[in-house]
Amino acid sequence: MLLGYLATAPYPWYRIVYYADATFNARFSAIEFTRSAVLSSRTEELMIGLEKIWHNFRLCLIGVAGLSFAAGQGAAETLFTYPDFSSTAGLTLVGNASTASTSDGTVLRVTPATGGQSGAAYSTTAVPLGSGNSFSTAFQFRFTNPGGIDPADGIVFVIGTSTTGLGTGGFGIGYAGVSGNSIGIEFDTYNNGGSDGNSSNEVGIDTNGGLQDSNLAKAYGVGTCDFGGSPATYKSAGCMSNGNLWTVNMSYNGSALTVSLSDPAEGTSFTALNAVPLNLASILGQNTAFVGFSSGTGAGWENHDIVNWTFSNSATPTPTPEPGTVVLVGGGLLVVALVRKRRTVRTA
Ligand SMILES: [Ca+2]
Ligand SMILES: [Ca+2]
Repeated sequence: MLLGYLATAPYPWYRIVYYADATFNARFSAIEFTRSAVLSSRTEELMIGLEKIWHNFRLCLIGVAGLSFAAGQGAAETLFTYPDFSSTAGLTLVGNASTASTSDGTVLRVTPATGGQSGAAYSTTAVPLGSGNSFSTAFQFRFTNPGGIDPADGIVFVIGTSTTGLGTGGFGIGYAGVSGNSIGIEFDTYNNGGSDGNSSNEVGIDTNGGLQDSNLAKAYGVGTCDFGGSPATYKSAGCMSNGNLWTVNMSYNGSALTVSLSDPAEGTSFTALNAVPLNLASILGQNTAFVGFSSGTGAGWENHDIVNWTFSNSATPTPTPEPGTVVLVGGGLLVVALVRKRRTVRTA
C-alpha cells in the first residue's frame, strides 16, 4: 500500500514515496521523479545521474527481497503434491497397490475391492522432515464398492524408516509387522473387537508396525459402519466407507499431532486427534522418513483410493508468497519500469 509522500521541497522534481504492506512489515521507500517543471540542462543531467543510482539501488533491493524469500522457502516447503496419480513418479508401489481410472481421475488404489489384499505406496526417497520432525500433509480418500462380510479394512498413513514397508492385510491394514521404526495414523473401517474400540469407523495412532490404536477416536462419533441395518449403516454420514470424497488434514509441530477429517455429508470437519503429544524424532531416530499409505482387505473389502496428496515439512502448509514480499518486488519493478518509460519518452 502507498502510505504517502515524504520530502519534496526544496527540490520539486523528485519525491520520496513510502510504501508498506498490509501489516506494515515490509516497508520501503521509493523515489519518483517528476518533470512538470521546466528544468535546466544541469538539473536534467543531475536527474539522469540520480535515476541511474536509484535504478541500481532498486535492483539490489529486489535481489535482497528475492534471496530473503528463497531463504524462507528453504525453511519450510511443500515437498511434493500429487493433484492426482496419473503420474506416480517419486512413489514406490508395493504389493497389491496400483493406480485406477475413476470418476475422480487417476487415483492411487492402495488395495482393490477384493479379498485378502495388502498394498502400500511410499515416497521412493526419504523426505527431509522439518524442525523436530515436523510435517503437515493433506489428502483425499474415497472408499468404494464394499463387499464380502463388511467394508474393510481401511488405510494407514505411514511415516517410517523402511523403504517399502508392507505388513499383513486384513485387520493388519497393510501396516501390522512393518519393519523399521514408524508411526501409522490408521483410518480403520472394520471392527476387529476391543483393540478397535468395538468400532468399524475409527482413527488411531500405531507405532513400529504394531496396532496399538492409541488415542482411538470414532470419526464423527459414529461407531458402527457395516452392512447391517436398512439402509446399511456404512452409507451413513460420518462413515468413512460411505463412498464420499473425504479430506484429511494432518499436522505435527515437533511435539503434538493433530488430525482432522471431513466428510462432505457432515458439513463440518471432525478433529479426531487434537494436539496429541508425540515424539516422532525419538520414534524414528532420524530426521528423514519414507512417507506413504498402506492398506489391507480380508474377508471384507472395498476400494481404498487416495485421490490426491500433498506433503510439507512444516507444521503448517507452505504459505503462498507473502503479500508484502510481492508488493516489495512488484513495487520495485514498477518504479524501474516507470523510470525507463520516462526515459524512453524523453529520448523519443
Ligand atoms: Ca480393524
Ligand atoms: Ca483399529
